[in-house]
Amino acid sequence: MNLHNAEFVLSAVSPKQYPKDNIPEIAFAGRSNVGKSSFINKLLNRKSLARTSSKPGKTAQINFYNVDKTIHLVDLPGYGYASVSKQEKQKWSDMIEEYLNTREQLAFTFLLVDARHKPTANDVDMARWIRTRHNGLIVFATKADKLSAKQLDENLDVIEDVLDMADDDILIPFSAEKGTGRNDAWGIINDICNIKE
Ligand SMILES: Nc1nc2c(ncn2[C@@H]2O[C@H](COP(=O)(O)OP(=O)(O)O)[C@@H](O)[C@H]2O)c(=O)[nH]1
Ligand SMILES: [Mg+2]
Repeated sequence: MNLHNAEFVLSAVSPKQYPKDNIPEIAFAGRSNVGKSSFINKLLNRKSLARTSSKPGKTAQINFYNVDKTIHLVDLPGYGYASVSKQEKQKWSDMIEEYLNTREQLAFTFLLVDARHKPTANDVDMARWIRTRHNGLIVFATKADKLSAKQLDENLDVIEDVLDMADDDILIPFSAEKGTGRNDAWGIINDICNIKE
């Protein structure tokens, strides 16, 4: 992949709308506003292919991005936004669960948590869903640029603890501002999808 051809494919709310292509998918799950869209943009070196927002709770769809016709990056709806109705929250979690449970092309789901905060109960639930679908857990701690090295180290310990991460699980600090973790992320994606670098 040379990342020269990254494009938005479609937004879906149900399986019949998912792209028909049979290429591996890497999905991104995390709280609303955690930095999923920024993560995707950073991976692709694009400023605003995936729409980012300082207002949380705006993306109630599954957004698919095609990279060099080789993989899809999948931006899942952000959970845990307080100001939406209970019904709306249920709709979103059903949407995520349906995708995780039914999508054959799904190669792996990365969990994004905010490096500054203790993972929420929703994050713990999400980690459990991911473990049900995949072997192991790969977590990126976003917005790492907002912390000192010492604070970051301390917080990574808390994240490992709260998410009950095993020795084989992976936790990587990420910054969409500075590019921290970007190479690691691509290494993992290429490995998972069997792509030669
Ligand atoms: N400083 C910093 N801000 C970030 C980072 N990632 C995301 N943000 C900001 O956090 C907000 C939410 O990001 P967004 O990607 O839209 O989150 P999403 O809701 O999970 O897709 C935006 O204002 C981003 O600019 C990061 O690594 N560092
Ligand atoms: Mg987003």
